[in-house]
Amino acid sequence: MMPGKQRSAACAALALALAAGFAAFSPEEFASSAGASEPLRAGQSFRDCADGCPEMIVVPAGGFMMGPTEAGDPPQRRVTIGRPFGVGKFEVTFTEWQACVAGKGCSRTPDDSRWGRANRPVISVSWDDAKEYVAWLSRKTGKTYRLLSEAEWEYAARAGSTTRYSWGNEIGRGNAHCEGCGNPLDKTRTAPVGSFKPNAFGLHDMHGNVWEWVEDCWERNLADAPTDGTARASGCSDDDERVTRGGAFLYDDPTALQSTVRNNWSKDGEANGIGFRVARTL
Ligand SMILES: [Ca+2]
Repeated sequence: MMPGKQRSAACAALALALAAGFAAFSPEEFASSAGASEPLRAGQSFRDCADGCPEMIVVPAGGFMMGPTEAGDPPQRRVTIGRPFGVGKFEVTFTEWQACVAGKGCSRTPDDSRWGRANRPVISVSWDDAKEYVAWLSRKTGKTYRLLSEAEWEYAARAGSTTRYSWGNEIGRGNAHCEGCGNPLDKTRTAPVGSFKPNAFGLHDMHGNVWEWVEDCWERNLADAPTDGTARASGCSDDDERVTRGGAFLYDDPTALQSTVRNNWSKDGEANGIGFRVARTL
């Protein structure tokens, strides 16, 4: 689905990140805990089924400083992710969602706001809906699919960067999909996934297009959040509020798309600016 040119760019960028010695990026092979016969390498793409499973990218283990670089509240804190994990190369699409509906794993066909379905990101799905999807995908494949933790999401969005966006501190032009992002696409709606180049890990649309649900419950203060990459799934002041990340198409102010920006939404709520992507435990 990704043209060879973009794939090469992603590989080159990942190689640069590795050469820069960021954190503990390790190109060493590792075997899937599920017993895959072929070891997976960081940056490798895989798909666990041919009929509707999302394309996944192996993201390497490593550490990073989570939170805004500028002095602020909460202050940055170090997070270490001990194992590689799979991350959806794209936001989950309507086509992929429909496979879940057809497979009787997802109970709802969400509204598309008349923007089109196919390879646009599925929208108007609640956190509860997203959890139905990952449960179905896990049953279908026999693998552990889940939402990303908030820390994993930021790690994946940064892809080795320490800047506000994975490509630098300015939004620039044509890097992402949002009203203030300087691209020629229709900003009144979502864009087909993968319309912009991937980050250094090979992931598309981490910034913009749609907000992405993550596993964690919402807590304004991150001081007590896990530092091992796991999610804070309960024990928040309000467990019914969940975190979304990455901003969305509708923002005139692109600062909403920064790697560190957090938002919260009721877990049974939905909006046409919110979708999600999946993670897979390796
Ligand atoms: Ca996104």
